[in-house]
Amino acid sequence: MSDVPKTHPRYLSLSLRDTIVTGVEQGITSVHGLIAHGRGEAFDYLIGEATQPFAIEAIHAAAAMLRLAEHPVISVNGNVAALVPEGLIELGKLLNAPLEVNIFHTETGREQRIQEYLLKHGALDVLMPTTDAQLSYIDSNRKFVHPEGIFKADVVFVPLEDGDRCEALRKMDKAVVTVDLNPMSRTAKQASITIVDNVVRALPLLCEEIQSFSDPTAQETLKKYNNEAVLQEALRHISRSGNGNQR
Ligand code: PTJ
Repeated sequence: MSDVPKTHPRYLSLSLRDTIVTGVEQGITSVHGLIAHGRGEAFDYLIGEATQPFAIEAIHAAAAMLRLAEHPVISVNGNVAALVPEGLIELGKLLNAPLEVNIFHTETGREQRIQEYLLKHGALDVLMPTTDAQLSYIDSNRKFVHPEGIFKADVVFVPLEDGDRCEALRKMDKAVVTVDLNPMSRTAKQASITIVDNVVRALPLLCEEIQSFSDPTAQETLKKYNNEAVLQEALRHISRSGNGNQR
């Protein structure tokens, strides 16, 4: 797949690029997804390419929220389908929650290809967007949802989102858990819980946390959780990171 040697100091980062490029070649990821990935890479570099304590705190709260949810749904776009198909499927199984394809950039057949890709990786059922149910407060393709999925959800897990739908979901009184490397993005600011980390690192940790979740005070954990403070901590970390600890 790649001609980057495993000994290259930036092998991991470069192999993720390969994964996203393959996603585009397979017609799963939008070509715009390459730009979104590049933006993510820049923020990942600044946070030190490692899961930081502010992300761990958000992951703990996210596990509580998803565990307590009555009807959680996992929203899948072209970037996460390429990067973490197994992680999304595992999360769905742990929560007994459906995956639902929901993409921003409309391209003929891409939604079906994402669905097939997830099924091929072991997903049991993947909901698709419909015209029967639509989100309010949003005009893009993201408004088309499934009546038994995002439309009905009380908590939506939406990694790598564009801000508009996050805002619409919040206005519709749904809680949103996101993963976004940019703590300044509209999504990061509007979500109920923002995990500022790379989705390839955060998703396995979230699955582990959900599996071993035994917080008898989950409601209290959630009440005490302050997303704004977590985002501020991420920003402080980034501003401290110019001190030579980057490669
Ligand atoms: O498949 P589609 O059509 O739904 O398109 C998906 C993308 C991601 C292209 C679309 O949602 C989009 O344009 O997103 P934005 O507005 O560019 O936002 C993506 C956010 O995800 C940015 O804040 C990036 O910093 C962040 N990001 C990129 N890669 C990662 C990431 N966050 C976590 N992990 C990553 N690997």
